Amino acid sequence: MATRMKRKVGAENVAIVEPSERHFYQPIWTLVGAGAKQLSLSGRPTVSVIPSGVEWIQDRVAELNPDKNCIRTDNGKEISYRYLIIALGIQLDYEKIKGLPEGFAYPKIGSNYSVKTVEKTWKALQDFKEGNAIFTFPNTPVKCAGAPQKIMYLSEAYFRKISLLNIKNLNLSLFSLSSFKNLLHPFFFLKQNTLNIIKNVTDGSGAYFKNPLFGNILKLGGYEMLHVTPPMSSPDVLKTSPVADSAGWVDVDKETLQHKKYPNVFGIGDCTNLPTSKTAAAVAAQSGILDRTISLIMKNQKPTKKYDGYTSCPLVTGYNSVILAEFDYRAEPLETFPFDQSKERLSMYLMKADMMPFLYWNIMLRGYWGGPAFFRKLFHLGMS
Ligand code: UQ1
Repeated sequence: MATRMKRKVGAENVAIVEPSERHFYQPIWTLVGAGAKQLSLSGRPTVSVIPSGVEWIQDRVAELNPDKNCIRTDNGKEISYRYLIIALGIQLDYEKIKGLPEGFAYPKIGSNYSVKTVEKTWKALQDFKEGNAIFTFPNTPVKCAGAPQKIMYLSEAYFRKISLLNIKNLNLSLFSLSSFKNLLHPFFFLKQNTLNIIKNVTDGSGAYFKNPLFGNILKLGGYEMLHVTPPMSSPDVLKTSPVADSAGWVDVDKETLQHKKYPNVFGIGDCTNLPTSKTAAAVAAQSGILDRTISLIMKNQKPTKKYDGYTSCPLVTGYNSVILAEFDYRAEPLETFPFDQSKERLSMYLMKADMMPFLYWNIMLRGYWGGPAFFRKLFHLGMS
């Protein structure tokens, strides 16, 4: 968005507040956890992705004060603005699980959601001999809701590759704390014979698993591999801020991404209450819409372009197969390509594993990728 804003108002009028030293392309971590990609390829120095001429304020947002058009940072700096785009992402709450994050010192546990633990997933996969392999899913909103399934399918594919699937003592379980129904989307598919769904297991205390380290899982006979999808929530700085709705998410219009109460404030991505799945693909589509919205607001006109809720999940089902699920606010399929995307395909795996990282670093970060709507229309000859 910064690079898109630079084109409108000039680099000297744009600033990014971002504390991190490194910027990560997280969608590839699914493949890093399964040993199919290197972690080192997923990150670059933040300084290298800041558009030239744009000021980088390397600090954390500590307070939003939309009534005074300013924000305050951790270092006590006050920054005023004419327009504010909030893109704070989603917070990982590993510590809400009893036994974590200390439990990550234990070799059998990994999590593809953090740069610190994603390589542990691959280690656990390689060390696995027999027993239960458990994949958790929290009862909170999450980013990339497909990821907990993807690593389960990849684990199954890995075990098959090294001929572990023939052993008697193998049990792959998606250990869901939310109702199973919430996991289903139009493309959800399960390899029923090897996978097992355990649902609605809670310890009743408000913590996600029993002490020590997942007592409930131990009831199943323990685990030899555990992939954790942590509970997630809106970033703490938003939870109590005037821009948030009652659940803590930035309260934006679902079609224009303009804040419902503060017309010079906008939201994009995981930190918003847009009622769609939180994915990088959704952010891409939102960036094109938000660009148009802000252009018109700057000219004192009404926003016209409407976000349809486009989101997408390249559901990795093995080391050379992906089902490309794409849908909108109504959870209706919104497919880009003119072939049956509900089939597992090598071409879609290559799109996910090789084309998307290139597109992200070279096209999206330069402000030229607003999602696949143009290609969808082209492939469908203007029909949808
Ligand atoms: C996409 O735009 C995107 O954001 C950059 C992703 O994130 C990694 C995706 O996974 C996908 C599938 C899209 C949509 C793009 C096409 C070509 C369907």
